[in-house]
Formats: sequence, C-alpha cells, structure tokens
Amino acid sequence: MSSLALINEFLGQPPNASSHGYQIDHILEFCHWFMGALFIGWSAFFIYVLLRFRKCRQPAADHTGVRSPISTHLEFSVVLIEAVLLLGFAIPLWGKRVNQFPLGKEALLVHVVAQQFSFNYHLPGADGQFGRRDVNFVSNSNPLGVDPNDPAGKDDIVTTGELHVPVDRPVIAELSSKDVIHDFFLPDMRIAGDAIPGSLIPIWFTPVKTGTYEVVCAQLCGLGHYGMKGTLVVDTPQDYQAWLKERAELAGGSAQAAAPSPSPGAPQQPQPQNKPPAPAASASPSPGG
Ligand SMILES: [Cu+2]
Repeated sequence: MSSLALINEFLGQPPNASSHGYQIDHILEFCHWFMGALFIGWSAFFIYVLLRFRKCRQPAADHTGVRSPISTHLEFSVVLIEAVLLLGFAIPLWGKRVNQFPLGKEALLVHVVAQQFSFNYHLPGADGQFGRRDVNFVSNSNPLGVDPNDPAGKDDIVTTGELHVPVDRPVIAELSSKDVIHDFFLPDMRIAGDAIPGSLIPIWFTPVKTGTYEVVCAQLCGLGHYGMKGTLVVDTPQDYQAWLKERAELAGGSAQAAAPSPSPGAPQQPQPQNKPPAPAASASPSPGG
C-alpha cells in the first residue's frame, strides 16, 4: 500500500500531518493510478486504431462501425468507478469537513484575516473572548483594527505571518479578507478555504505531528501573490503555552504604545482604492456549535 502511495510523493505532495489527511491521500492515490491506467488504455487504443484503420489497410469506409458491445461496457465501467469515487468517497469526506465541526472548548478557534499579501491571525487571549474589530482602528500597529476600548480585546493576540497551534487539538480557522479573495491553504494539513471579503468561512483540521509547515495563498490575488506565504508551527502543548505567553507579553507592551484611538483623519495602512467594508465583527457563534 505504501509503495502505491509513492505516486502522491512523486507528484509533489508533502507528507500528511493532519488526522483526516490520509483519507484525502487515499482518494488522490486512487485517482492518480486510475487516471494513469486510463491514459495508458486510451492511448494504446488510439494508436491501435490509427494503425489498424490506416488507408492502405482499410481502403473502403465501414459505415456500420463497431459491432461488439465491449466499448460500451468499458465506457460504462469508467463512469461507474468515477461515480463511486465521487458519491461514495469524495462528497461524504467533504460533507464531514463542512458539517461536522468540533464542538465548544474542545477546539481552538482562530480568526484568519487575509490581506494583500499576508495572513493575519487573531486569537482571543487568556479570557477566551475575541475583542471587537472595526476598520476605523486599522493602523500599521493594529492591522486588524482591534478596538482598544473593548475590554475583551485587551489580551487578544494578533500576529502576522506565523501561527502556532498545539498538536492533537482540533483547530477551527475562521477565514475572512480585508481586500480581495485569497485562499488559506495548508498543504501538509490537507485543508484549504477561500478568504472572501464580507464572509466568514470556517475550516477545521487536527494537526497530528509537531513541526513547521507552509501556509500559502491558493488564489491569484494580485502582483504579490507569489510571495503570500506564511508558517504554521505545530507545537507540543507546553511549547504552545510558552508561545502564547510570549505573544501576550509582546501584545501587552505594544498595546500601551498603540492605545489612543485614531482620529478619523489619522494615517492608515495603505489600502486598495475599492476598500471593502470592515470584516464582520468577531461576535459570530462558533461554527457547528
Ligand atoms: Cu492571496
């Protein structure tokens, strides 16, 4: 089985690091072998037909054509296998991803806000409450516009580029965007979701291996798209707590410097001309809860 799985590796798939990833790998594996068999089968048939029915071998056209039912049976088998793949495996797996979210405190909820050309992460801090976000508070030091006057936001953690999560705990990433459509893609976690301005789109996965993984944007989102990469670090629970503590200390230090609320004419981070409305406030219910 593992030698059959080499086809994924051969085609550039990084090793799986999430609890559901092996199911996706099995489907990919099967599809790749199946497509390979079809490619060889159809190509061989095509070459055979070119030779067998060349003009000197078959000077007069046969208007009846094929009499044997074998080609119909072959076509039907291919359709049947593809239907089983789609209806029996792919759609149920997708359904599980989008309908069966982990409940309540079991999961770690992170708000992922994409922008040209980076991913920002908003974590609720020690109180477990996300602070309100408002586009009027957006500045270079406050990329997500967390309201400095909201007590729930005082201990919030906002990071750009690098996100840490603990191993073996489900992570729900709620995706949104500040400008255009991006796609938050974690190849090693076998999960991706579009980040769309004005929408909150949750995705979830459970990392099962500690390590440092790549985060990429999978929607062509502008000139800097090629560089829209980030890092996901899967920590042991102890390392994760240490990271949270470190981020909280950093946030505490910078919050004091950035506390005054901006006046309406205050300079803001450069934004595209067609600036969309603020990302929805973070008071949304936990998905699936
Ligand atoms: Cu992007």
